[in-house]
Amino acid sequence: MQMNNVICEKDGKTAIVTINRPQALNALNRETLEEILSCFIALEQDTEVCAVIVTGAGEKAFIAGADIAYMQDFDVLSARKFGRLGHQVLQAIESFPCPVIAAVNGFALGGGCELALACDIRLASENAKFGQPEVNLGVIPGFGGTQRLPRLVGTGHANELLFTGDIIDADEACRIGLVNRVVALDQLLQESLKITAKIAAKGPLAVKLCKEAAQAGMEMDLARACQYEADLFGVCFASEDQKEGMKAFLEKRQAKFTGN
Ligand code: DAK
Repeated sequence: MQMNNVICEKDGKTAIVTINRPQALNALNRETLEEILSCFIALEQDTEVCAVIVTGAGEKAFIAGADIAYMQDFDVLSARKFGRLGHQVLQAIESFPCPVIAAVNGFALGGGCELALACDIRLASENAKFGQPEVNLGVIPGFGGTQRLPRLVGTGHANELLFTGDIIDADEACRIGLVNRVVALDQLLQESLKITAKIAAKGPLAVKLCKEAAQAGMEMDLARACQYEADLFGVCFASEDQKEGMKAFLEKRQAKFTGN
């Protein structure tokens, strides 16, 4: 597929998805959202991929939000359609079978912050900035920010960001648990790749089931979630990787996982 605003490439078993509209600080218009969605649909068919990194082109922005110029003349129906497309994209990222890491290399505002929230792990460069400034524009976050932000950082920190539209720096984002850690901008991709290399060395099915259990369990009460975990734990025993992983441990050697 010919893409104008997204670059999708591979580094070993890691796919790197780069939002590439630096002239608009990688803001999300309809075409960009559709391209991200196509990317994730295609990557899901690629059995070699063990993890995905999402980042922004250039040194200034991860994603500066939904494209304000594109949205300004929306009527009710086009706003709803755009909102639904955004949710579809973030859902595709959140439910992607393998871990997805946001390598936040600058502004992650509005829809950009929301896209990072849909990822499994967030690393930030020292110049990264986060916020949900929609209230400055007279709207509310439209891609799940009012829902995923409180779930991640707690209601107090989330409410402050949502109600004030304040923009916070990477250290503050790390302090409130919005990002896992902060690294130098020129190290961001390498640090993200170090994480994906660790993930790629593990049993692929086990990693996928961990993501599924952790994510689905968040929507259940603890007792049901633990039952669900037990079911998925059982599923592991249908795999060759479980046999190889445990055999390798007992033979004091490195496991050779095949993903089967
Ligand atoms: N949309 C479109 N263009 C943007 C943009 C954005 N979000 N952010 C930046 N740009 C463009 C600027 O217009 C400028 O374009 P030119 O003038 O050069 O043509 C270029 O990128 C460079 O930006 P600046 O010149 O402004 O750069 P500065 O360093 O001075 O400032 C900034 C950087 C990030 C602080 C500033 O650009 C800024 O405040 N940008 C807007 C940030 C923002 O408010 N983001 C949230 C957007 S609202 C919904 C679905 C979703 C949403 C809402 C509803 N529905 C359910 C339908 C989501 C909403 C949002 O994400």
